[in-house]
Amino acid sequence: HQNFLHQITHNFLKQHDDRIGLTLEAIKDGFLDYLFFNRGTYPDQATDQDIYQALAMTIRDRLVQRWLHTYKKATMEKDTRVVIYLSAEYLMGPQLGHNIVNLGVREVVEKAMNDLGIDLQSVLDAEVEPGLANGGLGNVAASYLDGLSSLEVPAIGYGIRYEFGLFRQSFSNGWQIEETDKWLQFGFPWEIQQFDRAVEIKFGGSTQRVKDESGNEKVNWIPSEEIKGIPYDVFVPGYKVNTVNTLRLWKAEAIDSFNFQSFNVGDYYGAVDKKVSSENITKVLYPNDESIEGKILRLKQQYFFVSCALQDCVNFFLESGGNILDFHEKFVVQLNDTHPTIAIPELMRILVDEQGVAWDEAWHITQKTFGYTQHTLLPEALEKWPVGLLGQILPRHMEIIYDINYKFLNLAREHFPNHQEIIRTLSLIDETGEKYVRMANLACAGSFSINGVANLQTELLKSYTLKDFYSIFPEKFNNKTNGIAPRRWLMLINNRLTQLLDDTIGTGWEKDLDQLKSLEPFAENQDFVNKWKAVKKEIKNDLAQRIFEQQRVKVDPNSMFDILVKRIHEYKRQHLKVLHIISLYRKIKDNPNESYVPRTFIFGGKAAPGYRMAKLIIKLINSVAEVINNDSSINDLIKVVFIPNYNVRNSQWIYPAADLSEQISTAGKEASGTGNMKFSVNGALTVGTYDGANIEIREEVGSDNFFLFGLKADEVKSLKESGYNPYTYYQENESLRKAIDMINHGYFSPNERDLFRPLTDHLLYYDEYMVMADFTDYVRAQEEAEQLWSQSDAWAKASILNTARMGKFSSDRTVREYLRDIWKADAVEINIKDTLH
Ligand code: GLG
Repeated sequence: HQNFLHQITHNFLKQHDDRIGLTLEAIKDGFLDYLFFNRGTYPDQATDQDIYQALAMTIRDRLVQRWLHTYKKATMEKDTRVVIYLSAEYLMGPQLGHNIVNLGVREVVEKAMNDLGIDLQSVLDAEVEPGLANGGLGNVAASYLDGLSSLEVPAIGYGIRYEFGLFRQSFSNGWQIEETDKWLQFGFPWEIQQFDRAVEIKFGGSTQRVKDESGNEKVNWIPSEEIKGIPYDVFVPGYKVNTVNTLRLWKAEAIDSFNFQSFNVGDYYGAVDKKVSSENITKVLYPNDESIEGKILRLKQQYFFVSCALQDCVNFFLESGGNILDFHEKFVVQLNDTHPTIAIPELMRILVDEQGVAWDEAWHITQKTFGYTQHTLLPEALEKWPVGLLGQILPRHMEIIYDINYKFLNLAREHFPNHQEIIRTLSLIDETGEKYVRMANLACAGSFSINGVANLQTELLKSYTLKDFYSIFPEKFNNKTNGIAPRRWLMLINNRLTQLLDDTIGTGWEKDLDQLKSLEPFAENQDFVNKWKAVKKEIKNDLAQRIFEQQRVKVDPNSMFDILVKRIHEYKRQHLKVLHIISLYRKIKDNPNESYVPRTFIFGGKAAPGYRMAKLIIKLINSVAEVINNDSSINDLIKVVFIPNYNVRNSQWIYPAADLSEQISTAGKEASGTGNMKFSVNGALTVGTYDGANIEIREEVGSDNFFLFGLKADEVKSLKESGYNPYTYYQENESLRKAIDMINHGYFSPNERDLFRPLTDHLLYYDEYMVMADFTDYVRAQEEAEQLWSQSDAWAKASILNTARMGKFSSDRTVREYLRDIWKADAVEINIKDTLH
């Protein structure tokens, strides 16, 4: 009967090429069909949301069959190796445009919409993007899934279906206001709920040692709470291939029977209350970037999605006839930072307690399964959980962690006999005060590969952060410099440039970004240089228009667009940029008759809601903008704009429009950065420190096409060690002093003179991130940029060379390296003409 049904489906699909085909007529029909039967409306009466939803469903139809084939014929096959990516965050960005690009139907869809009198861009604008990430860490997760699909490698990303994503940011009187991001309120057309693959997750309670039938000791975990994880599959299509991988996001739901029975009959409110509290687990994304929040709910989130993921893998492996002892042959599981590290003891628990595998064998499998990516150099971002808390939520895991630690420290003592101090730093448990579990240590001990995300960071991990692990396991360490997906970050967001590239060097670069190299000779071709400038001008016009519509600020598209967008954080030094702007403003006011380069400074980025200094920096930027933009004496020479609610959607207008990209973190603090890559590939020149991937970008694009400034990581370190006194820079540099004085005298906060004192005091007397020390050299680099800007052809040439030489930073290159060195999984070509069974 089953085979019969499959045959019917197959025939149905064959006959309905119109339903799933990529022709103009098929897409138009599909769209009208959805508009009428699904949205209940006509084209002339449809709202933007109707049109978006109908087109989304039409495109989604084209993904289903590909996805099903990838899932059934590759992922679930017992002998193909599958890459499992575990990440608490995915920066997916708007899906419609991306999926259209990856299906290779942009022109057809544009035409289909045009024929119906609809502008495709306005349809794309109606999409609410999933807010499932804070920043860069989620971006690489999404980019690598895209890369895996494009390289036709079977993969599953696992994560959390946060009901409320990262907060929406607005400004009130210059201060950041956070609002709930209800990204799911109109529904999310790109997912399929999979009730039948739900799993159960336990929390709390206690453990019990019992004997099994054959008399062996075994541990039972008796939880105090159980909930259900429901998977929602999101399609991840590769570029112009049939592979559509799965991003499986989990939602927490109460197990009704469990709750209702444990409550008094008739206590309906109580039961519902319990339901609400268990569902809280996947309600909201923690808005912290680069700092940890030691909250119970966060730990529950981490365990929840990780346990769902591993149970899911074990289930479908066993269903397909796999042998549990081969788990690590079938799957390689990458931990995206430490957030999913509890997967290590969880896999041990599943193997030992549920599958009856002996400890040593289970540990062997576990260590062969996991790879760990480390994304940070900030000590405050290294996760640790109080032993008491972890033991209360996950009693069995705490025992397992202690057992792992016991064996691991024995091994460590062989390497470091009589080095009690080193053993203490290696221990999975921090015992210096209150006891904590160090998640990075657990990740290092339990995985076969440890990688940083840019050369400098990997070297710093080896020599400082994870130094002792490096001496025990040198073979585990490797570097994987980050990359970005060229489909999204060039093709999709920069259609104008894409056209020019296609016309000049042909297509093919989207899948092999190194081909952009063939653009280099055109940097000497005046005709091409003119075209390049014209395209840039149009893009800047678009952004200027959006800024005007949104904020009523007029910016000059001929001015230099100097852009700093990323999370607001002291180490990223938005305040260094502000000091530069103020000093320039001061200079213009003091010497109005000199000539200046007109500049537009554009900011974007969110501050963690509890991070007061970052929020004060936002207020300062907005206050400076208010004064400068309304000062008629400077003749509109400079403008300052802070674009609210920076997210993928807004960023799509920003990256392509940049002339100058600001990458100004304190050296040795930014692990890699990926915004730096997005700018440069779109032709921006960078003013940047010798930090993260900036170093490698500069190496590629050439030092002439990159404005380097500031202390290097080792200089930062030695200056700090020799006793850093920021106040001397204030005394010695007049323009810096004037800028700080203006802030302190209330020039930007006339009603509250001391408003910014916490910030300026910090800079003058503490300055952890060496803003003061780098100021002079930063201004020098800015002046260098202005000089080049004044020769517009030379600037355009440098801009062309930036794009031409960014091939290395395609995420396809990074994914290939992960595949070669860590994942060792092969491509599986998906043929959708095959039957499924
Ligand atoms: C981290 C780092 C970034 C890095 C990103 C992706 O701070 O420097 O580019 O991961 O590896 N928390 C982050 O965004």
